[in-house]
Amino acid sequence: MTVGSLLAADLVIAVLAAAGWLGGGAASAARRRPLALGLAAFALLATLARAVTITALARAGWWFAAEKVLVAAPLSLAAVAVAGPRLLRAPGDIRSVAVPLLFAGYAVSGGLLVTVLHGYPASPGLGLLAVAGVLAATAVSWRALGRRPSPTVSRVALAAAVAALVTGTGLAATPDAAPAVPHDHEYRDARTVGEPTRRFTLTAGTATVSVSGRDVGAWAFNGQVPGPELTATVGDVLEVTLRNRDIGRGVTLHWHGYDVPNSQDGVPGVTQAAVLPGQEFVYRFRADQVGTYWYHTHAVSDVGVRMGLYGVLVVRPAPPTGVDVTVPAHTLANLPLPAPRAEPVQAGTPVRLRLINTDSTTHRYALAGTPFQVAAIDGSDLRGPTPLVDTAVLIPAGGRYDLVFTAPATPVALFVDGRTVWSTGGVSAATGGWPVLDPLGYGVGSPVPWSRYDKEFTLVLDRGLDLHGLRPRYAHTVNGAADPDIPPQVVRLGDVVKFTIVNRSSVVHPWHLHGHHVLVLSRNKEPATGSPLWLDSFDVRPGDVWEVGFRADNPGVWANHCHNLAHADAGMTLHLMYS
Ligand SMILES: [Cu+2]
Repeated sequence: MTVGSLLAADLVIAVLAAAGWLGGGAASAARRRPLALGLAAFALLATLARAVTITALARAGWWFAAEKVLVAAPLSLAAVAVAGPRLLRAPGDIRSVAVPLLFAGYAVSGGLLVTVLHGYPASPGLGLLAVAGVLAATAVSWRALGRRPSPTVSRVALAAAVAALVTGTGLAATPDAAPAVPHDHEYRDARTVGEPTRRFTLTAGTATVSVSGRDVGAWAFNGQVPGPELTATVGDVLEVTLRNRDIGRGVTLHWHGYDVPNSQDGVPGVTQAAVLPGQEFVYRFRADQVGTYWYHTHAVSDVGVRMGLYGVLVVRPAPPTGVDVTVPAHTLANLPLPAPRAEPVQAGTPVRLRLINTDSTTHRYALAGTPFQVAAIDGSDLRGPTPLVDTAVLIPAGGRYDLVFTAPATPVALFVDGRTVWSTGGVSAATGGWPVLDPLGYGVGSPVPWSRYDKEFTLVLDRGLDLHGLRPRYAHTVNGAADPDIPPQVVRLGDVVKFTIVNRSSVVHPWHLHGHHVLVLSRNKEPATGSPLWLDSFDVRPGDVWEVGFRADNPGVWANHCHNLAHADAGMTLHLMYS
């Protein structure tokens, strides 16, 4: 069983246990004896079963189980201790066990709420708050059933609530909250990059574009989605003028995967101000990295990118020989882009397909009709890639894979999620059942260049209640906090840094650090054995633990966030900062 399914199973069992106890309590209050006993017996079994799931989760990693061990397990034990013996005595008046059964229901629910509303890290304040809630609900039920609650219960509930308030629960703002990230609204050309050799102008504006024969409203660069393809040869100096015609919420250009100087990174409120209608901003950087990249707005990025403010950036070592095609996959107004493209290619021609996932969720790609190699991932060439046949690749949000092959005499087709997007002729292939490539074991390995780390950070990804802002929200959190309250990760120039990224939630989080490529060290305790993987976007699935390392060699303040941009906007953004 994967840790992701264990997390899901534990949640389901906890919900069933809580429902069983509460239902049993209600049934006994209504003097429905068989129903009450049946539900309570079921709840007892479910509560005991959590011992198995919680233990397994704790063994997988403390991050997955902390609040379950410290809060849910003691509350569950109390539930069993209070309700269990009373049930076994098989009371003559079933109504006499209503309060103990309801107490058990509140206790199990309390543990469940701590997991669902806060998760990791567990805090004493939250535990106390849960205890106070459980006892208060019990006292209220006691009274509702026409009895006088024990004064001890009310006193302990009050004491726990006061202690929780004094300790702090982490749900609301505290005076020692994270230091603010310095905002730098001033354009500064940190490095002299020389005279531009490639100049582009991108004008952002609302537009109507045609997708699969339908007119849809979009936000577009130069009236097209995707925006113009920017190409350069390594060593070129790019100068890109961004103009905003009428995007009211502002635009910027972020060079996804391109490790530009910080001032060119295009993050509004961090490296520049958003470019408002009528304004412009000039980006200038040297094309030092070869490979497949993309650009997109980082202002209200979830909406902006989804609406079409993105395009391709390709830097080649030399003018291309053979066929060199970019395939950015995107969903615009629920319609898939690009339109299918058929291109006859002469047998023997080298072909490079540059696959780019510009959506917020993973896409599955399958190349049928030819053996191929994955030559590069996220712009970095792989070491010793071997030929693959009938194998699919999963590309995370923001990620890129370059597939290469020599055109055979027979047709070849590329599928994205089962839909043909590029082909040299008709191919009918059922690619849905193909195995998926695991890049961590692909190609030829080489030793990790560092043996020790100057800084180590752990990011535990989850969901939680965020009461810090004006409006409460169910945020996507990192270490129990949501943007802008996640403490920045502070490093010094030259530090070797290790991130451990843990996903406790039930959804995939495609992780993306700006300004740096990270080397994958391990996933779920298994070291990466294939070609060194220098990534800027990687899917951390539910229950996954990734370890990645990098050298802090690009000073500035860098966004470090989930590239499911809806998650990023809902709190899952923090910053890497050089001291
Ligand atoms: Cu996410």
